[in-house]
Amino acid sequence: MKIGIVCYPSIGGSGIVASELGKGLMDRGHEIHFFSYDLPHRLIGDGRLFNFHHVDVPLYPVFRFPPYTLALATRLAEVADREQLDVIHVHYAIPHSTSALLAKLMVCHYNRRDLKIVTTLHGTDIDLVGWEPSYRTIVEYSINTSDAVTAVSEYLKRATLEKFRIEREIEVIYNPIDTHVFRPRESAVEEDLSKTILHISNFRPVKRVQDAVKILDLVRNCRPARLVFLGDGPDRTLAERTAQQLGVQDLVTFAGSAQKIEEWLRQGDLLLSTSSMESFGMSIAEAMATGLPVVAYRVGGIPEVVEDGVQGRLVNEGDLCAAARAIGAILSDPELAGTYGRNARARIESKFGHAMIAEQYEKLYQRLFDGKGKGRDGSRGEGLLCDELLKGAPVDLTRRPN
Ligand code: GMT
Repeated sequence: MKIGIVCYPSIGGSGIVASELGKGLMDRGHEIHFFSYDLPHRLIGDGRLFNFHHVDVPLYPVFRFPPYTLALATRLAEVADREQLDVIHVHYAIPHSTSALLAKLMVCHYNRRDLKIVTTLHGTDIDLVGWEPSYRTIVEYSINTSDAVTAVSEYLKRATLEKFRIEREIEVIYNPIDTHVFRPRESAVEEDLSKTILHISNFRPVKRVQDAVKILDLVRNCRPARLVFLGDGPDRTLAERTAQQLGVQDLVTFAGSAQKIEEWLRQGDLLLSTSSMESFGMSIAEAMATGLPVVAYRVGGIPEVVEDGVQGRLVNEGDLCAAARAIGAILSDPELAGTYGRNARARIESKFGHAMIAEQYEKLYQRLFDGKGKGRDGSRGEGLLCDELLKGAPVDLTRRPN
């Protein structure tokens, strides 16, 4: 198939998922076209043969806000037409699903061809940004007019159905992890008394990075440990300040946005997540593939990735003492740490391997064409034909149920 993939290029979960999925689909023989305003960072240096379509947003003095949504829609329609793309798969609803819908309408209007749109919901596009009153109605509409919609966890599916008036089925497909790149270290490293706790994030408030520093402060009272932050973002200064206030600055390293995150993971002893929300938790899953035990807050979709007491420990959000106790117990018991680490690797291999996830998406795309799915008309597959886009059930757009 010829598949267009739209994502944000920055270091963030949804861009990583889109890139990893694209690679998995290429390995299965599909022709992949990526669209973004920059080359997604996980594609930099990849040896596979993919097409990248840069979305150019010309600046003009009247634009206080350059219309990226329109530039993307135009690029999608033109490339879809020229390359005869079958499917456009957008990652993160805002504004990608709206741009894809506009592209579908253009292709339909000019060429009477049905371009299929798949939207994957990632988290903040639903429960944070997408829920802003300025965006809700268009996000809802773009989801309802996609040919297929997926969510990255059962939690996110439920949250979407609770918040929005959804007319389409939402299928849960978990995120793909490249288990060849993210693999355990081959040789045992020299036993170091001081253990390394890793924390990976974009330092946004939802990641509660200051909690990680406070947890390290509690852990080091009982055993030697250091904390390495990977990533960068707005709350980095808050984490630095907290480390200074607690006098642990020498035990905290800020490694920035490391390109080769897998190499850092292989040097760590445990992955700590202090997010108050994760619809999935991509960095947690990548650490698990590397064979690291995990300690995380029990929020969002994290319990679908990490099973408490099997691959690590889940504690209540903000319970710093419980998190420190769990870390202390794991780091002081090599046998327990080894068991959690092996279980973690096995869970990722059996549930989230990227070839397996690419196959699930492949089947979903196929269903849009071959009529074997649960579409309205079995003879032509799922999804909306272009004429049907205009027929919706009446809804009062000025009123919301909640
Ligand atoms: O929240 C982020 O840090 C970035 C965001 C994104 O879209 O790039 O991550 C969301 O999507 C990831 C991939 O599906 C998930 O692993 C993250 O859990 C999710 N973030 C939140 O739900 C807060």
